[in-house]
Amino acid sequence: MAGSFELRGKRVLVVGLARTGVATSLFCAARGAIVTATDTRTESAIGEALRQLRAAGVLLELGGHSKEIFLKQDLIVPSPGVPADAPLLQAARAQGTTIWSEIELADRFLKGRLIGITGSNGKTTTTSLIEHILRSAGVPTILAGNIGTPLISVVEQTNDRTITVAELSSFQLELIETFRPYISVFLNLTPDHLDRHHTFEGYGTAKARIFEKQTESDSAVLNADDPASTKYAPAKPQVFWFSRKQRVAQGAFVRDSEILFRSDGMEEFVLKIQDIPLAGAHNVENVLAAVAATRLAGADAAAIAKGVRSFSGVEHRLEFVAEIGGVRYYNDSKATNVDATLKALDAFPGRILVILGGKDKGSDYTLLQVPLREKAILALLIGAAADKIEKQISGSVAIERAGTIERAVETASHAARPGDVVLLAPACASFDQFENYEHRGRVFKGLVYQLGRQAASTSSGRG
Ligand code: UMA
Repeated sequence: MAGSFELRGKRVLVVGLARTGVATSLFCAARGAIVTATDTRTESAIGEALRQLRAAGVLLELGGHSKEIFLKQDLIVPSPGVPADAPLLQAARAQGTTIWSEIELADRFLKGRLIGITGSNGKTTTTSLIEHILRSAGVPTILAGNIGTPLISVVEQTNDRTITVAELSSFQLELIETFRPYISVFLNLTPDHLDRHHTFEGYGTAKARIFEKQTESDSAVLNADDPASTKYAPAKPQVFWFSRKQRVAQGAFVRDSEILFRSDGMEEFVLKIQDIPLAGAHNVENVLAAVAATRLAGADAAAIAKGVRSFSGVEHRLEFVAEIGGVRYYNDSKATNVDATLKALDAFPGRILVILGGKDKGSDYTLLQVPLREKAILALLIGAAADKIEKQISGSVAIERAGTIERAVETASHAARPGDVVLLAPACASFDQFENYEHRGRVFKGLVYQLGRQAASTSSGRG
């Protein structure tokens, strides 16, 4: 972890007042900083948190941001949702103001050690799995980061023995300076967030900053099967690989349906592929990454196998919701990009009715054509990206312009036959119709549960 930082007496501006901004403002105010917090949203939209902020002495600028406030700070901490190249941040940067993401500030105060996990897909599952394995092996752990709990909000819970397991996004990593995990994991790299990073290169470079301050005593775990991310393999930390397809020099790999870990020329059996309780080849990759990271963190093979076998998965990631009339419903609301949707489609043998759409992130949906043709029987389009998706997947599968998730679930329930799968895997962000992907997933599950209740009452009525 990085060196500390004296907040007392510093003028700190926190930009954005959702989870990250509120936690950061309170953290800085508690340590004697002169904190101003600003948000484009108005007082009524932000609500309850403002009382707490005012009580802590945080100065507020709501309903917009003004340049004069940005230009008189020692430190600015933008929330992940605020573009790093926003003009007001550029102006402050030009006059030499320090601009850090919240993870950079948090890392200066965290005690113990930090495992950081990034990548385009599988971050949340792998982060949760690493934390679960270590915790079940008796290690004091904390789960935080992009997974929904700002890193800065767990600082007080850490001590010298804690291993903090943090999911890290490109938005958080692009504004670090000394941030340093002792084990870093870079799962894979596929196009995402191009609206923010502009180019695939810019996106990859932001993620690869996870390795930047690691030293020879640290470890980096990378995916040997994913050339887009292996090109960022770092020079300083010891590199460990994971692979589904080949034996690796150091790290975790699959041979004859078994997962092995190899280090210093010694190979050890960890667990059988059939013992992984999660569906899909991509989850084998997530498990391999978790095996490597937890082995490096000191867990033994038996403890890792036990942890993997007892892992129940993560909400909104290929989450089984219900089976109604022989039709299985899955919630993969976290599939917010095309690659995640490809992986979700890949996890089922066929006859999928897939709900696609939401807020476009500059994605190329033509990549969905082949799997849709091979695996899907109906694509139900919702949200703002529907026009673009329809144009780009046209001809590959029957399309229904559902508009809303309510219509999509209803239409799918009428169109599906026993044995079919109804899958929410939208390939888009959720912000056009929902607060976030969790909200979208919960709405979907609520609609499915409602269908289940209707089906139950119809059948009991008949009986
Ligand atoms: N805002 C401004 N000015 C701007 C832009 C935004 O004031 O110019 C304000 C908005 O009005 C809003 C706030 O900033 O009030 C939003 O901040 P935020 O989007 O950063 O929201 P948080 O609740 O702090 O959530 C962030 C992460 N959000 C994003 O990266 C977009 C959460 O990741 C993360 O869980 C949380 O911090 C805790 O670390 C979500 C996400 O979608 C899950 N992440 C992306 C992904 O996984 O693909 C990267």
